[in-house]
Amino acid sequence: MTLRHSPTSPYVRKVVVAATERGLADRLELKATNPWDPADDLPGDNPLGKVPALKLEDGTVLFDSPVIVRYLDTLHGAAPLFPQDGDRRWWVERTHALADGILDAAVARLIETVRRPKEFYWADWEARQTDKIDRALDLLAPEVDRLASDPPDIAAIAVGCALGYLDFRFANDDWRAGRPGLAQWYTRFAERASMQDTVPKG
Ligand SMILES: N[C@@H](CCC(=O)N[C@@H](CS)C(=O)NCC(=O)O)C(=O)O
Repeated sequence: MTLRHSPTSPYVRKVVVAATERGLADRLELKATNPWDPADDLPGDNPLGKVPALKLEDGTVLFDSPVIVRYLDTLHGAAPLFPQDGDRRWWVERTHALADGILDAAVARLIETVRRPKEFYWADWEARQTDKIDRALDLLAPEVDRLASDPPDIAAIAVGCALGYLDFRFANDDWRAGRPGLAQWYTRFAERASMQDTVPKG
């Protein structure tokens, strides 16, 4: 399987961490892709022009990251990334969506502040994205004990990648302030080999 990969994409990181945590990393061939380069052939695989995209042996291409991690969950016999039982199932689904939503807001904020021409900067839009991130972290912080899963499920992996992205792109914002439990959980989670091997660079 070939994974359209960018070392700075937190959605790609989530896929690679999930694959690593379930012993599937060796089955992923990483294809370096810059989704922002108009010359990149990524749209041939994903018309939306986004990473990650996963090309299977038969040529089928899967995207986006929630679909890819669900596919990965069919390939191993260990504990599921997506637990299927009871309340846990829906909490994990919701928390995965929450973490991806933090990423969506963080990426939108980055585009507003870094990619958009300065004369078009829209402060209210940036503030709107920042508020989403703050509210999502406030929802998550008192629930931190539910992130404990071994091996980590997709909720823990997605939250870990989202917090890692906030550190990577918005190091001056102190998301840890007032959320000591979440900060402590992340410190331990970030020590996992799957996270250490995928620290974003660039
Ligand atoms: N919902 C998608 C989001 C993927 C995404 O936004 N990827 C970014 C890189 S971090 C991208 O490729 N952006 C290029 C673009 O939006 O044109 C997923 O979960 O895979």
